[in-house]
Amino acid sequence: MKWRGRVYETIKRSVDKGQKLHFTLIDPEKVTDLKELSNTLKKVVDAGTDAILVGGSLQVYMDDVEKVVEIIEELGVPSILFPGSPAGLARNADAILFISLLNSDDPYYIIGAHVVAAPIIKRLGLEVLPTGYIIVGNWSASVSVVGKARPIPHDKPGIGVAYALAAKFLGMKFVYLEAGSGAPQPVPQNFVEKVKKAIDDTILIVGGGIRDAEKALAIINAGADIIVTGTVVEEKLDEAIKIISAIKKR
Ligand code: 1GP
Repeated sequence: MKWRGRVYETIKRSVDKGQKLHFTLIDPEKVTDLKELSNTLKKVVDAGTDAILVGGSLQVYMDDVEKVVEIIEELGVPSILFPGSPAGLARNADAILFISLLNSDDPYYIIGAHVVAAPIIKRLGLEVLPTGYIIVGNWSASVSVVGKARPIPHDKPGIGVAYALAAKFLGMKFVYLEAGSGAPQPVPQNFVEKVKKAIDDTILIVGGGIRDAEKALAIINAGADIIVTGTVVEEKLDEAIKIISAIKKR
Protein backbone atom coordinates (compact mmCIF):
# COMPACT_ATOMS: atom_id res chain seq x y z
CA MET A 1 0.00 0.00 0.00
CA LYS A 2 3.04 2.23 -0.09
CA TRP A 3 1.88 3.92 -3.32
CA ARG A 4 -1.51 4.93 -1.99
CA GLY A 5 -2.26 8.59 -2.59
CA ARG A 6 0.65 8.96 -5.03
CA VAL A 7 -0.43 6.82 -7.98
CA TYR A 8 -2.22 9.49 -10.03
CA GLU A 9 0.40 12.13 -9.38
CA THR A 10 3.20 9.71 -10.34
CA ILE A 11 1.48 8.73 -13.60
CA LYS A 12 0.56 12.32 -14.45
CA ARG A 13 4.09 13.57 -13.83
CA SER A 14 5.54 10.94 -16.19
CA VAL A 15 2.92 11.59 -18.87
CA ASP A 16 3.46 15.36 -18.65
CA LYS A 17 7.18 14.75 -19.26
CA GLY A 18 6.21 12.95 -22.49
CA GLN A 19 6.98 9.48 -21.16
CA LYS A 20 4.92 6.52 -22.33
CA LEU A 21 3.83 3.92 -19.80
CA HIS A 22 3.05 0.23 -19.81
CA PHE A 23 0.68 -1.54 -17.43
CA THR A 24 0.60 -5.32 -17.03
CA LEU A 25 -2.85 -6.82 -16.49
CA ILE A 26 -3.27 -9.88 -14.29
CA ASP A 27 -6.64 -11.61 -14.16
CA PRO A 28 -6.82 -13.40 -10.76
CA GLU A 29 -9.25 -15.90 -12.22
CA LYS A 30 -6.51 -17.23 -14.50
CA VAL A 31 -3.81 -17.49 -11.84
CA THR A 32 -3.13 -21.09 -10.87
CA ASP A 33 0.37 -20.86 -9.41
CA LEU A 34 1.33 -17.90 -7.24
CA LYS A 35 5.05 -18.72 -7.34
CA GLU A 36 5.01 -18.71 -11.11
CA LEU A 37 3.08 -15.44 -11.08
CA SER A 38 5.69 -13.91 -8.82
CA ASN A 39 8.48 -14.92 -11.25
CA THR A 40 6.54 -13.54 -14.21
CA LEU A 41 5.86 -10.26 -12.47
CA LYS A 42 9.51 -9.85 -11.45
CA LYS A 43 10.44 -10.14 -15.13
CA VAL A 44 7.92 -7.55 -16.36
CA VAL A 45 8.92 -5.16 -13.58
CA ASP A 46 12.61 -5.59 -14.47
CA ALA A 47 11.71 -4.84 -18.08
CA GLY A 48 10.11 -1.57 -16.94
CA THR A 49 6.35 -2.09 -16.60
CA ASP A 50 5.02 0.87 -14.62
CA ALA A 51 2.10 -0.68 -12.70
CA ILE A 52 0.15 -3.91 -12.40
CA LEU A 53 -3.59 -3.90 -12.99
CA VAL A 54 -5.51 -6.65 -11.22
CA GLY A 55 -8.95 -7.69 -12.39
CA GLY A 56 -11.16 -9.41 -14.90
CA SER A 57 -14.71 -9.64 -16.16
CA LEU A 58 -15.67 -12.90 -14.46
CA GLN A 59 -15.49 -14.84 -11.22
CA VAL A 60 -13.13 -12.71 -9.21
CA TYR A 61 -13.28 -12.94 -5.49
CA MET A 62 -11.68 -10.59 -2.97
CA ASP A 63 -9.36 -13.25 -1.50
CA ASP A 64 -7.93 -14.14 -4.92
CA VAL A 65 -7.37 -10.49 -5.76
CA GLU A 66 -5.62 -9.86 -2.44
CA LYS A 67 -3.22 -12.78 -2.98
CA VAL A 68 -2.13 -11.27 -6.31
CA VAL A 69 -1.77 -7.83 -4.73
CA GLU A 70 0.44 -9.31 -1.97
CA ILE A 71 2.89 -10.43 -4.63
CA ILE A 72 2.89 -7.01 -6.28
CA GLU A 73 3.62 -5.35 -2.93
CA GLU A 74 7.10 -6.88 -2.99
CA LEU A 75 7.94 -5.48 -6.41
CA GLY A 76 8.09 -1.70 -6.10
CA VAL A 77 5.35 -0.81 -8.60
CA PRO A 78 1.78 0.24 -7.78
CA SER A 79 -1.09 -2.28 -7.73
CA ILE A 80 -4.20 -0.89 -9.35
CA LEU A 81 -7.52 -2.70 -9.21
CA PHE A 82 -9.35 -3.07 -12.51
CA PRO A 83 -12.61 -4.55 -11.26
CA GLY A 84 -15.41 -6.04 -13.32
CA SER A 85 -17.74 -5.74 -10.31
CA PRO A 86 -17.64 -4.78 -6.61
CA ALA A 87 -16.38 -8.34 -5.96
CA GLY A 88 -13.07 -7.26 -7.50
CA LEU A 89 -12.16 -4.97 -4.58
CA ALA A 90 -9.20 -5.70 -2.32
CA ARG A 91 -8.06 -4.29 1.02
CA ASN A 92 -4.36 -4.18 0.22
CA ALA A 93 -4.25 -2.51 -3.23
CA ASP A 94 -2.85 0.95 -3.81
CA ALA A 95 -5.49 2.33 -6.15
CA ILE A 96 -8.54 1.47 -8.20
CA LEU A 97 -9.47 2.35 -11.76
CA PHE A 98 -12.99 3.54 -10.97
CA ILE A 99 -14.31 2.62 -14.38
CA SER A 100 -17.61 3.71 -15.78
CA LEU A 101 -18.39 1.59 -18.84
CA LEU A 102 -19.76 4.51 -20.81
CA ASN A 103 -21.12 2.61 -23.80
CA SER A 104 -23.00 -0.01 -21.79
CA ASP A 105 -26.73 -0.34 -22.27
CA ASP A 106 -27.12 -1.13 -18.60
CA PRO A 107 -26.92 1.72 -16.05
CA TYR A 108 -25.47 -0.78 -13.56
CA TYR A 109 -22.14 -0.68 -15.43
CA ILE A 110 -22.23 3.10 -15.85
CA ILE A 111 -23.10 4.10 -12.26
CA GLY A 112 -24.93 1.30 -10.40
CA ALA A 113 -21.96 -0.85 -9.38
CA HIS A 114 -20.16 2.34 -8.40
CA VAL A 115 -22.84 3.27 -5.88
CA VAL A 116 -22.53 -0.19 -4.33
CA ALA A 117 -18.73 -0.02 -4.26
CA ALA A 118 -18.13 3.62 -3.28
CA PRO A 119 -18.71 3.34 0.50
CA ILE A 120 -16.52 0.23 0.59
CA ILE A 121 -13.75 1.96 -1.37
CA LYS A 122 -13.95 4.88 1.05
CA ARG A 123 -13.63 2.54 4.01
CA LEU A 124 -10.69 0.70 2.45
CA GLY A 125 -8.95 4.01 1.70
CA LEU A 126 -8.05 3.08 -1.89
CA GLU A 127 -6.82 5.88 -4.14
CA VAL A 128 -9.50 6.42 -6.77
CA LEU A 129 -8.62 6.94 -10.45
CA PRO A 130 -11.78 8.10 -12.26
CA THR A 131 -11.87 6.46 -15.68
CA GLY A 132 -14.21 6.63 -18.66
CA TYR A 133 -14.12 3.13 -20.16
CA ILE A 134 -15.12 2.74 -23.80
CA ILE A 135 -15.37 -0.59 -25.62
CA VAL A 136 -14.31 -0.49 -29.25
CA GLY A 137 -15.07 -2.96 -32.00
CA ASN A 138 -15.58 -6.35 -30.46
CA TRP A 139 -19.10 -7.56 -29.59
CA SER A 140 -17.94 -11.01 -28.54
CA ALA A 141 -15.32 -9.86 -26.01
CA SER A 142 -16.12 -10.97 -22.44
CA VAL A 143 -16.20 -7.36 -21.35
CA SER A 144 -18.78 -6.52 -24.02
CA VAL A 145 -20.99 -9.48 -23.16
CA VAL A 146 -20.76 -9.13 -19.39
CA GLY A 147 -20.91 -5.33 -19.45
CA LYS A 148 -23.79 -5.24 -21.96
CA ALA A 149 -21.78 -2.88 -24.08
CA ARG A 150 -22.57 -1.56 -27.51
CA PRO A 151 -19.00 -1.51 -28.87
CA ILE A 152 -18.11 1.40 -31.13
CA PRO A 153 -17.29 0.18 -34.67
CA HIS A 154 -13.69 0.64 -35.82
CA ASP A 155 -14.80 2.91 -38.63
CA LYS A 156 -16.71 5.28 -36.35
CA PRO A 157 -13.93 7.07 -34.43
CA GLY A 158 -16.11 10.21 -34.25
CA ILE A 159 -18.43 8.37 -31.85
CA GLY A 160 -15.38 7.39 -29.78
CA VAL A 161 -14.34 11.03 -29.69
CA ALA A 162 -17.80 12.07 -28.47
CA TYR A 163 -17.74 9.49 -25.64
CA ALA A 164 -14.18 10.39 -24.69
CA LEU A 165 -14.95 14.10 -24.61
CA ALA A 166 -18.01 13.45 -22.47
CA ALA A 167 -15.76 11.55 -20.04
CA LYS A 168 -13.33 14.46 -19.93
CA PHE A 169 -16.11 16.99 -19.38
CA LEU A 170 -17.47 14.86 -16.54
CA GLY A 171 -14.08 15.28 -14.88
CA MET A 172 -12.66 11.80 -15.46
CA LYS A 173 -8.88 11.72 -15.29
CA PHE A 174 -8.43 8.78 -17.65
CA VAL A 175 -10.07 7.61 -20.85
CA TYR A 176 -9.58 3.90 -21.53
CA LEU A 177 -10.15 2.54 -25.05
CA GLU A 178 -10.70 -1.20 -24.69
CA ALA A 179 -10.77 -3.72 -27.54
CA GLY A 180 -11.40 -6.59 -25.08
CA SER A 181 -8.94 -9.09 -23.66
CA GLY A 182 -7.65 -11.35 -26.43
CA ALA A 183 -9.34 -9.24 -29.13
CA PRO A 184 -8.40 -10.22 -32.70
CA GLN A 185 -7.53 -6.57 -33.45
CA PRO A 186 -6.52 -3.79 -31.10
CA VAL A 187 -8.15 -0.36 -31.28
CA PRO A 188 -7.12 1.09 -34.69
CA GLN A 189 -4.44 3.79 -34.78
CA ASN A 190 -6.61 6.44 -36.40
CA PHE A 191 -9.23 5.86 -33.70
CA VAL A 192 -6.61 6.39 -30.98
CA GLU A 193 -5.24 9.44 -32.77
CA LYS A 194 -8.60 11.19 -33.06
CA VAL A 195 -9.53 10.50 -29.45
CA LYS A 196 -6.20 11.74 -28.11
CA LYS A 197 -6.39 14.94 -30.15
CA ALA A 198 -9.83 15.63 -28.73
CA ILE A 199 -9.10 14.92 -25.05
CA ASP A 200 -5.65 16.52 -25.09
CA ASP A 201 -4.12 16.31 -21.60
CA THR A 202 -6.58 13.71 -20.26
CA ILE A 203 -4.58 10.51 -19.93
CA LEU A 204 -5.36 7.95 -22.63
CA ILE A 205 -5.07 4.23 -21.84
CA VAL A 206 -5.39 1.70 -24.67
CA GLY A 207 -5.65 -2.08 -24.26
CA GLY A 208 -6.94 -5.30 -25.74
CA GLY A 209 -5.41 -7.44 -28.48
CA ILE A 210 -1.92 -5.92 -28.32
CA ARG A 211 0.45 -8.83 -28.91
CA ASP A 212 3.65 -7.42 -30.38
CA ALA A 213 5.98 -4.46 -30.05
CA GLU A 214 5.20 -3.11 -33.49
CA LYS A 215 1.47 -2.78 -32.71
CA ALA A 216 2.21 -1.35 -29.28
CA LEU A 217 4.49 1.33 -30.73
CA ALA A 218 2.00 2.17 -33.46
CA ILE A 219 -0.67 2.77 -30.81
CA ILE A 220 1.75 4.79 -28.69
CA ASN A 221 2.72 6.88 -31.72
CA ALA A 222 -0.97 7.47 -32.42
CA GLY A 223 -1.24 9.15 -29.02
CA ALA A 224 -1.84 6.54 -26.30
CA ASP A 225 -0.15 7.48 -23.02
CA ILE A 226 -0.45 4.03 -21.48
CA ILE A 227 -0.58 0.58 -23.09
CA VAL A 228 -2.09 -2.38 -21.24
CA THR A 229 -1.25 -5.99 -22.06
CA GLY A 230 -2.62 -9.09 -20.39
CA THR A 231 -2.89 -12.12 -22.67
CA VAL A 232 0.63 -11.78 -24.09
CA VAL A 233 2.06 -11.78 -20.56
CA GLU A 234 0.23 -15.04 -19.84
CA GLU A 235 0.97 -16.70 -23.17
CA LYS A 236 4.22 -15.28 -24.55
CA LEU A 237 6.22 -13.63 -21.85
CA ASP A 238 9.22 -12.95 -24.14
CA GLU A 239 7.04 -10.97 -26.49
CA ALA A 240 5.57 -9.04 -23.56
CA ILE A 241 9.08 -8.11 -22.44
CA LYS A 242 9.86 -6.92 -25.98
CA ILE A 243 6.73 -4.74 -25.92
CA ILE A 244 7.68 -3.18 -22.60
CA SER A 245 11.32 -2.59 -23.66
CA ALA A 246 10.21 -1.03 -26.94
CA ILE A 247 7.88 1.38 -25.14
CA LYS A 248 10.52 2.29 -22.58
CA LYS A 249 13.30 2.78 -25.15
CA ARG A 250 11.20 5.04 -27.27
C1 1GP B 1 -6.69 -4.60 -21.19
O1 1GP B 1 -8.29 -6.20 -21.54
C2 1GP B 1 -7.08 -5.72 -21.97
O2 1GP B 1 -7.32 -3.48 -21.67
C3 1GP B 1 -6.04 -6.75 -22.00
O3 1GP B 1 -6.12 -7.26 -23.24
O4 1GP B 1 -5.45 -9.54 -22.73
O5 1GP B 1 -5.64 -8.72 -25.09
O6 1GP B 1 -3.79 -7.93 -23.63
P1 1GP B 1 -5.18 -8.44 -23.71
